Amino acid sequence: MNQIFLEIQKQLKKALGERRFEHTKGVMYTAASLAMCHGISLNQAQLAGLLHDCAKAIPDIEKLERCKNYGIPISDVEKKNPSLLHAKLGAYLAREQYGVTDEEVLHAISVHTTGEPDMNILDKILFIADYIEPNRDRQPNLEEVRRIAFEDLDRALEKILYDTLKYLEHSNKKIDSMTKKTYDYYVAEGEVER
Ligand code: DGI
Ligand code: FE
Ligand code: FE
Repeated sequence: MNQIFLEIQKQLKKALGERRFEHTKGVMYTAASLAMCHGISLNQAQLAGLLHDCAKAIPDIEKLERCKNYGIPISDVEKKNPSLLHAKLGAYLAREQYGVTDEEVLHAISVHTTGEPDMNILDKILFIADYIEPNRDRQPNLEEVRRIAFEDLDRALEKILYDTLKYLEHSNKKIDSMTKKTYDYYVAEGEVER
């Protein structure tokens, strides 16, 4: 592993704590495996996986404050659920604090929680790796989604978004309009293909 990755890992271990750091490594290697399977850059996938949750441990109040200071727009749903901001704030910190200049990696980090319609392969791989990495055990249908992820990224996305929306509805959490838009997009996409 190269020096830059090792240095970032050292910093993240401190910033995130043991559990979240283990998740981070799980996402990094799962994203790398998916990149091998679907033919994109291993390096980009690993870097996106490594840094995707770099803002996760910042307290919610501070997330809001920092987004204001850095000029990151905050929607109403994000104001009420500041945890959602760890994606956009994470992309900002990946650039400013961890020195990432690859715009594709930064974009994948910024959309990793809600997704967005018409994602590129790196975006999809990060989104999916985050959900299926080996330390995850609470999500429904994990075995099936894990298998499908190595066959058809769009079908895996559709399933993950469906289960995420169900979970949010059941737990009475506010749904970000982007999560719903992303789901609708991949359902429609799937219907065209079928
Ligand atoms: O940061 P992680 O926990 O590794 O994973 P993540 O960035 O995908 O965040 C997962 C959480 O985000 C999960 O509890 C569901 C939640 N989430 C995803 N879309 C929405 C959402 N929460 C709300 N309130 N609204 C959404 O649209
Ligand atoms: Fe996250
Ligand atoms: Fe994550």
